[in-house]
Amino acid sequence: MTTGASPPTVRAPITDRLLKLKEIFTSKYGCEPSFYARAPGRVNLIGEHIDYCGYAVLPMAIEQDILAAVKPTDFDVVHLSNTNPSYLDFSVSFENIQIDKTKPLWHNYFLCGLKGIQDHFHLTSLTGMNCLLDGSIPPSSGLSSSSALVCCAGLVTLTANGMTLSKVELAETCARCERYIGTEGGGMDQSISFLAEEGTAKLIEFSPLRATDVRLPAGAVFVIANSCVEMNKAATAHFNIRVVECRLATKILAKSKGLAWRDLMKLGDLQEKLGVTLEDMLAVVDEVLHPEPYTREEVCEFLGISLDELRATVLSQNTQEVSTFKLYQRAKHVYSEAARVLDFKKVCDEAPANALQLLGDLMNQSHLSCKDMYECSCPQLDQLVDICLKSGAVGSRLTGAGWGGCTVSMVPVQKLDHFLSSVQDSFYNTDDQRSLLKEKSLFATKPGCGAMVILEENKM
Ligand code: ADP
Ligand code: NG1
Repeated sequence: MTTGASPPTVRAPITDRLLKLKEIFTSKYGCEPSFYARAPGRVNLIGEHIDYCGYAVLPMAIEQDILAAVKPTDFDVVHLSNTNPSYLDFSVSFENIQIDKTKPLWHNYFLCGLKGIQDHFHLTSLTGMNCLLDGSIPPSSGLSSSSALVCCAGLVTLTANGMTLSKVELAETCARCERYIGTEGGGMDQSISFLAEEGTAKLIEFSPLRATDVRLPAGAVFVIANSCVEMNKAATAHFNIRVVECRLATKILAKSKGLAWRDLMKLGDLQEKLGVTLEDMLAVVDEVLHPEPYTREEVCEFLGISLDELRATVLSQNTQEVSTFKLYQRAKHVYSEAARVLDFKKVCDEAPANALQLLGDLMNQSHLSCKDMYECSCPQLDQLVDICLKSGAVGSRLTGAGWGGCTVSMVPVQKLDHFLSSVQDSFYNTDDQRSLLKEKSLFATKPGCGAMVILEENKM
């Protein structure tokens, strides 16, 4: 179980990466950084698109992260720069913080974390700082580069201002403030970024937020493969359309069951109100919802509300003009995926002789449900999942939001070498673009540690 501890501050010898960051920082700002902070990305093993419905998910942190070098200053300005020249320098004074939802440029994610801390403590001003960031998570690929950036910014701001929060408070604050960019996500990414511990995946449950260790089977390795299709959540409406479809399904199911539906926003809260099992909820979906898409007019008529009320209370800013919603398929995915997460955890806990096969089956079912019911896959991801399974994985699925990004595959240890070379040959070497990216696109991973502040050893 999670404790109320804060992210650790570790004194560490300077690594090659820190040294390089320090050198760039020093030449850019004319002073040395006084501390560093890092927040990891994550791979979600199972439980896709259900965190914002209130259901538990099962991710682990990866080694790839966002790392910041920081020096607080006496000025009222934050200067941001990045080791990647495609992320341009940005400076802002505190009276002028605005987060542009229409153009999710990188500094906006940093400002989300900064503003999250400011809002949490109701601060009118913050200390100025110089920051240099370096990221190793492939962006827009379902490994949570955006949340790692928001979490790193939150931790940097907290530390520079001499304040403390527990990991749980930081995770909740960063989950809330990442929504300033416009995506109405759940809290999975920020939670695992702060609550991760080396060597263990976590079952993350919400309301209240808590993380429980999940011991992964010893005989398997989890391998990430990038489809090389990028999908930025905040720049498109795909993600928020799914969020509002789940809200609408909640309300229609609730009203048809005679519940006070106006306050209900999540499929998970509806299940709790009805006091029934996930299996029962799947039957309720079959009984109440139709597979044909619902029009806005049909939804409004069923709920007895105007289009204006629908827009104001359910739709997000970027889904105001969406005219049809698939409610049956989305609710089916959510309730079945929530059950698969619990089954996955149970198999890990009980470790039966056929654990790998059982876990692989659950991952495969999850991918099919994401593809057919939630429609958040894409042809390249489906092709990659197919190749991973043919190359020896016992389970393979898209991970993260989807519509591009990465797959995660569970591969028996003894098949790992063959798996890696077969996926290289069948997916990466067949395409010039992918072939260029292959070094960073296919890699085995294991559960990494959570966010931390780093102080240079031997420096006062
Ligand atoms: P993900 O699935 O990785 O969270 P998103 O599309 O939600 O992807 O967010 C990706 C955005 O995060 C990028 O477009 C960029 O603005 C920001 N980002 C990711 N990595 C970095 C980095 N190393 N430095 C600066 N910004 C980054
Ligand atoms: P990524 O993969 O980082 O885009 C998004 C959401 C998660 C979760 C997954 C789908 C954010 C910040 N992240 O993750 O909360 O809903 O999609 O399972 O919105």
